[in-house]
Amino acid sequence: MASIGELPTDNPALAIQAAILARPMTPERRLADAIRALAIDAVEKANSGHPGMPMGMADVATALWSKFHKFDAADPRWPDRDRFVLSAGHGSMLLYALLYLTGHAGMGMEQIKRFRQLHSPAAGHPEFGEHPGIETTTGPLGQGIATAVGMALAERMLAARFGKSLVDHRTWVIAGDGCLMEGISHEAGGLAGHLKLDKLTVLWDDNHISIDGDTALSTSDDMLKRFAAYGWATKRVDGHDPVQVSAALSMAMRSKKPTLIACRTIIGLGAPHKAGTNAVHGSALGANEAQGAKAALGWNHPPFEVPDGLLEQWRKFGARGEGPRRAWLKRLANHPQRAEFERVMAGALPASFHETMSALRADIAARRPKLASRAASQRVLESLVPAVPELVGGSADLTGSNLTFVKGMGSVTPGNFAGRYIHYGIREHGMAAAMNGIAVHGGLIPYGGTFFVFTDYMRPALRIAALMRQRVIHVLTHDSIGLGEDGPTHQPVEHLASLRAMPNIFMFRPGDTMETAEVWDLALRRADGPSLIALSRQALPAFRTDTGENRSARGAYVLAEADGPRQATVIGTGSEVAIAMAARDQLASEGIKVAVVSLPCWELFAAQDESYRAGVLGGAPRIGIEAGASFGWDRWLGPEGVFIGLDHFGESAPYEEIYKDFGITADAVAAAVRKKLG
Ligand SMILES: Cc1ncc(C[n+]2csc(CCOP(=O)(O)OP(=O)(O)O)c2C)c(N)n1
Ligand SMILES: [Mg+2]
Repeated sequence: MASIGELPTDNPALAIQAAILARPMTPERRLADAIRALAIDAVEKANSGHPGMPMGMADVATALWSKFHKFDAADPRWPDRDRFVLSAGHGSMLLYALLYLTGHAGMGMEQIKRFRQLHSPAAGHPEFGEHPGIETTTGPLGQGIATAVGMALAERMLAARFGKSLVDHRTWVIAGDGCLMEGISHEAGGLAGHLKLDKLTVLWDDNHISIDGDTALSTSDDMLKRFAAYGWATKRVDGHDPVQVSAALSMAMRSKKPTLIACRTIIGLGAPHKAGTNAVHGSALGANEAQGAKAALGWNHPPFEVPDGLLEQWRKFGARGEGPRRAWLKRLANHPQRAEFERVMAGALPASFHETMSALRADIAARRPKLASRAASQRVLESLVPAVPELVGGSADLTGSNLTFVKGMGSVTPGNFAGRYIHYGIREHGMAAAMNGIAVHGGLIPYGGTFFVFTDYMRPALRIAALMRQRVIHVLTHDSIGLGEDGPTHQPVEHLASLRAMPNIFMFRPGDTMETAEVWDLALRRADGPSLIALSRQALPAFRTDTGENRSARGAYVLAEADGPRQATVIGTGSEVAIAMAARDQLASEGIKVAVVSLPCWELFAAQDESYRAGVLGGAPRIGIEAGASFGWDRWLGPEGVFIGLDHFGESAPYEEIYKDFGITADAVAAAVRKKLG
């Protein structure tokens, strides 16, 4: 067994490789060799990348893309195409080679030659948005398979709405040992098995190798039994035998369960010395080994050249879907739900959306409800759910706490996908990744709930959502020490700061029912990134009754101007805005003139022009209040500002007592203002 960095000396895989390569040459083998050669050449040229996985899985990918995968290279965004997810994203050259060979525009030989170079769509790992044939960003192992569960679920849910004639496609995944070792694969596997997502197929690159060496170094899981226990169909095949692979794919097409196919492969098949070892996982083969691999494969063509006849065959596979796509377009043209289907797939909100929001805001203004913002969120959903049919909700087993369910949604259950509410189970990471899959699939807008503190369990998937600019909405209740008795394990402290640090996330923290409606409005209208809404467990007074512009849209605004020239500005978010208002009253009775600024979204405020921000923040001393860590607040408070919050963990107690004990009170704000002025 080779260890890190060593060249293999005694390599038992080579004898198996010799036997595989000694099999009679077939057209399938040659088609697969084109993938191998491109992977070798691109990685060699970049002198960086992962040749082993594409070389090992080339035969499996060829079987899939030549006969089973439904796609049309002429329109890679055709809504009823099958989705292909390369969960083992380090093997990105496999995907780029397939896109090139099948004739996808935008992935020509120039792009393949610029593998891993600046602004190339053939990036180190597949990046959503770099090429329309890349269905999702992968690379962080395990994300792809969990995202694919969301795609497969979206397909079933849309099929239940629009019927089989418009929505009838499969989700194919190639996953490696790494993907299946990651914990998220358990959440994804369990959810898919439970829901009977029968059109999901995972092809596991069972090559017994990861970076450190033989997978026996770190795992002895029986993967097939594991997935069988989740309710999956399983099958083991020789991944270099196209007949076996095709038979297993046919079986998957008929299966009433999701299917895992263990494809036993030799990583780096062809490499004369390094095949079957970790030496071929993640670096260029080197000139000699590359040459030797091509010789072993019998590939006699110059680098980056695929002989015409072979390319022609591949291009035919790329056009296989043309007929089905044209037939589908006809069905769409005559479909009674055509307009609605096109609207949801385009991600456009219903025409009535703005009216719904105005009516809701008028109602909130009239009632001035004193609600926990989590309850305010539910009130908002009661209006939005009937008005926005593509909105689908769920929670990671905290429905009654997150208040994410509203009457009439109906639950998604195994085999029945007509409902709009997904019981994700206690699978926060799997939920967030599945939501990403639902979003990139298109046609649905997912929201999902958990406790704010457990964003730690979802963070890798949140990051992918941000990177992919996807409209996913996270309902994150119990957003501070204000949750009280459950104590420090459940009380977020650093979470606002850490999520505000992540690019392209909108981290919302509304302070009353009106603001909650406003941030939901913004989250739904934000088509190019995730929105996280932090919501309180405890009840909050209404401070907004105006129904005009969405004031949260600017991120921060002057909620209450000082009665005269400002002597101080108190800036609060969420549940602390009310405390800031109480301090303002207290100080007013002493003749001290204080403005209160509500700051529900830092990112939106940061995006305003300088003069707006300066006007809101004012020139007077600033006091910030938020039941969270101070990290980052100097941005708004300046070097002279005072922050009232907590830079330590919380406590288990009734929340009023915790606030008092930690000095997060109107008295403390008033004292800080007096001190500044004194
Ligand atoms: C979450 C995560 N952890 C670690 C890595 C770094 N990494 C990339 S590939 C890899 C090994 C993967 O092994 P396997 O899936 O078997 O791939 P193979 O070597 O067979 O191509 C690791 C640890 C990663 N990309 N993502
Ligand atoms: Mg492996």
